[in-house]
Amino acid sequence: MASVAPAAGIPSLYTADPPIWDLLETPTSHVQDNTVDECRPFLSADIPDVQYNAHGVAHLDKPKHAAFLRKHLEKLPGAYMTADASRPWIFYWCLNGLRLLDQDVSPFREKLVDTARSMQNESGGFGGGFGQRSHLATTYALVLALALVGGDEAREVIDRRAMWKWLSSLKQADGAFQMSLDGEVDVRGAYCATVIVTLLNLPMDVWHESPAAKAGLPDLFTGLADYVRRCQTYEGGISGKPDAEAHGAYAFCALGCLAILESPSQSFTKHLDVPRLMSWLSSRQYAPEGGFSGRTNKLVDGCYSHWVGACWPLIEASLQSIPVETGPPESATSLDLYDREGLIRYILCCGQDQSRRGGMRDKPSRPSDAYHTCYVLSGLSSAQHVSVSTLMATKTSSRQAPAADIISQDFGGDSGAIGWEVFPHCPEDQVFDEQDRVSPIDPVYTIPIRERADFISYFRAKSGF
Ligand code: FPP
Ligand code: K
Repeated sequence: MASVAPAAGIPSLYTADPPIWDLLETPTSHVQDNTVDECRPFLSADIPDVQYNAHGVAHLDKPKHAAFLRKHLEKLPGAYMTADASRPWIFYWCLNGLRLLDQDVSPFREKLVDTARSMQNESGGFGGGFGQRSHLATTYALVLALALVGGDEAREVIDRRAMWKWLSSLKQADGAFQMSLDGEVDVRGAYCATVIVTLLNLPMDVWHESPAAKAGLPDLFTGLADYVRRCQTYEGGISGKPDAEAHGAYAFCALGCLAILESPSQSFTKHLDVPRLMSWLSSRQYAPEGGFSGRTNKLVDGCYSHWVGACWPLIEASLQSIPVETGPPESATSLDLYDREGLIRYILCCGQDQSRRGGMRDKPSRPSDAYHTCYVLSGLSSAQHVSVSTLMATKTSSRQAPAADIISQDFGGDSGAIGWEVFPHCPEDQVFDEQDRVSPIDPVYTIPIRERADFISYFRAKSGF
């Protein structure tokens, strides 16, 4: 590999050869070396026509990325036909990205409401399109998209009673969730279900006619934490299902689920080997690239800025316990468990398509798309902010409480205090300019804090369906 002299203001960690370099040559090591070579000029502020700041970090081209996302909310060309079952995802990726860029998305409300109605099934949940069977992933994405456009009309699209019956039917005897009726069971289901149940303030009890009720499961969250525990692997990371390979996207789903079930300071230590998990998560960040990989011996990819990046505020919350009496804090300090500077450099220097096309990407050799634009911007948000779990201040363990009370007790009150307080992270050696900061995101619900709070308050004010 050729070494490039670091430009002024750029630490050599982000431009020199890797500090740790495995000398065994394999096809895997070759693609890794090629990736370093591919990223190096971008990290060295060496790309013509790109505007860099004094730290050698590219500016975030907010207007261009917003235009890229808006385009994906219009009629898409024929090549997108294979993504037909993922339309709710496209809505979520684009709307979330636009909100992170502080764009008004309410003009999309009416069209989204119409489209969402056509995707909802009477038997509960949302499919990928009209006539498609309900799936937990598309339901999760569509519920978040409705939260993003906001407004009562969008909220009232959701048939909560049918949703609750359907979720009950997906509940397995071991506590886990199927992604669809007769579909696969994995940790995405655990995460999507806990998000949907708590966002929509659904009853905890399982519908009496569901197989889970017949198997004697008292509530929708029974056995979930234990299922997640079984997904932690020998590496310390978390896999999609027990006895599979640890992967960053599943690690996020696992931690997000546990963080909803109970405050991270309780649930993580109870159900996971946290030091091993931290060791595996730390191994996801590479130098010189600065970005994260999803699994051992694989390459950095901008989307893991979210999947792995959002694990860090949850881990931080599990290590910092705020006394219940203190109430929501006014500021927060980061434990700095990963290298925020490295991630921000990767995102802004390697993750942006700087051509007229715009959008964010996996790595410089990959084309930008809506998925990466959403998750790279989400990762940027968590790298630019510090989160504090307010559950720690408002929530005590209440697994024994009667089902109906779990929601009002754990997630109750009108303060919108569920979840997270998020503060700007402003270190002395901040490498990005203020103009390049994006909106604060909720590290568990993966939508901006305000939209999450508004959506939850609306459903908490309802009693019954
Ligand atoms: C590997 O892809 C990717 C996976 C095994 C997991 C994909 C899962 C998600 C993106 C998240 C799902 C989350 C929800 C909330 C439904 P790869 O082999 O192409 O990539 P890699 O080489 O980086 O591992
Ligand atoms: K990949």
